[in-house]
Amino acid sequence: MSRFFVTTPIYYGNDAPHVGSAYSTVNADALARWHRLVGDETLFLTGTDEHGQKVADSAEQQGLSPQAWTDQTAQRFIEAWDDLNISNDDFIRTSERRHHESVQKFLTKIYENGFIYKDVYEGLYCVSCEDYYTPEALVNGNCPVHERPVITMQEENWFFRLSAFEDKLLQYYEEHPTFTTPQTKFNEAISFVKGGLKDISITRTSITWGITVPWDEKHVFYVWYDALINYLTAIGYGSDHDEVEKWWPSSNHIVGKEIIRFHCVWWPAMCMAAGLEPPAHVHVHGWLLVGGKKLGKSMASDVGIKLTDIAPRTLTAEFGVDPIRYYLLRETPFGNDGEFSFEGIIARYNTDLANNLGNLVARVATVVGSKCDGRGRAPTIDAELRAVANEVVQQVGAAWEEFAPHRALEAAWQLIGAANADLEKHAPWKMESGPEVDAVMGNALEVLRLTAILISPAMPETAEKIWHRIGLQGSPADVSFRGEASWGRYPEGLLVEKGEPLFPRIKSDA
Ligand code: ME8
Repeated sequence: MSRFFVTTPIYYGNDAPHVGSAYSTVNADALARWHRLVGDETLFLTGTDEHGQKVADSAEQQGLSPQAWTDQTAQRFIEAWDDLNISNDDFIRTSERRHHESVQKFLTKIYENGFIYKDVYEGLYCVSCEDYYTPEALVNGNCPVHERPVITMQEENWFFRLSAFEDKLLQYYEEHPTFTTPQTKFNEAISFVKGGLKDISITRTSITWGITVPWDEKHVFYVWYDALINYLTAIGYGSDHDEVEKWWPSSNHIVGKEIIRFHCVWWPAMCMAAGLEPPAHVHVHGWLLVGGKKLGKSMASDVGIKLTDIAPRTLTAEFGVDPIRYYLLRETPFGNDGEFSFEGIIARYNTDLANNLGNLVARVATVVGSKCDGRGRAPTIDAELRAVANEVVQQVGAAWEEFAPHRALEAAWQLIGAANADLEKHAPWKMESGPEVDAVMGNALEVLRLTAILISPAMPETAEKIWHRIGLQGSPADVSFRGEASWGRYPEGLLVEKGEPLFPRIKSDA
């Protein structure tokens, strides 16, 4: 049996969940669901990044301890992901004891291996990024991400000897040509390393809300060094050797493009320094943009949209959970930037969901009701749709395996389109009941059965509704994909239910 370990970035607990974090999480969820569907043993991890000065400051403003504050903020993510039907197996919080222990063991190992030393550091620091910048990296003297002023910080720090890993990283990249996808993002990591790596400061004395450096207790680990290790904490680093062996290094880290450097350079180097294999894959996606600007944190106010207006819950309350999942997965090819807009959601909803999928489900149930006594018919072996279906099943599988949810859905919608066209061609609603109608309806029902399976990673609730409406028991997510995702398995005689429209059209003001 294959294994699939997929992770999202752990989100800053200080920020509320928003469409950007939902984008990564829904992608990871759909991939996890796909892998479960094909029978892979799957581990899907998400969580919250809770240390650092910003969090300590917010807690103080709230009159709470950092722990009490993060207990509240983490809950917002747990609830948001619950709302979006996210099937994570674990939710890690960096303030948990298990994480403190792992981080201390992991970094002590690197220290013992001779890759951590003490020095004085002075640099330009962005409090929002929790990161230093070189003067060249600033834009008009401001942080390039937050477009806000940086401060000059001077500290006696412990340093990680990143410079020792230049050649090792380049060699690793060469030997693992799919380490980072897409290739354009991999190239960014490669040129960053080729440009020369400087040692980096990995501890702070100015902060107390963090994980203490075990060999020098005045220091805490800088939040990024603590955060990256979450991927190992969750599989028991330092406490459960067998679990680590089981899941590492074959991890799939899903990350946004602004954190390539951390995941594709620092993180593999840290793993090497600790005597571990680097993670197997980092899958980098682009940004959702609003009016051409990154949608995230403080950015939202700059484009006239309040972030709270685009909290995932606002969207799911308005459009439903599956339509939002569908939009996030379908609209923007994984790896590219994409424009997020309400108009875009409505267009996808009306075209793909209401007019195509919803319409197919409604038509099939109506005609089965009027021409087949409400009982399903079996598909035919020589159906034209069979060839389309077989091709689509292949394409969908390949697309999920290549981390291309948009292509998987595009392919599934070809089958839906073909089934609608087939119904229009035969117009069974104009025919007398009999073998010809039975054949047409059996084929359409078979397409619905296959569609339910194929879309279940992206739209689990809708898939299940379709499954039940055509009289099938259980869940399309629980079938054996290899056995069931092939033409001809819809059984004759099941009760087909008409039901409410799955996706009532949205009237747009435009
Ligand atoms: O960076 N479009 O946390 P974070 C698409 N704690 N994705 C977006 C997005 C947008 N506009 N905005 C945010 C951190 N994201 C660290 C990570 S991991 C060891 C530590 C997503 O809360 C995207 O995945 O700022 C991005 O990488 C992540 O949220 C950043 O989340």
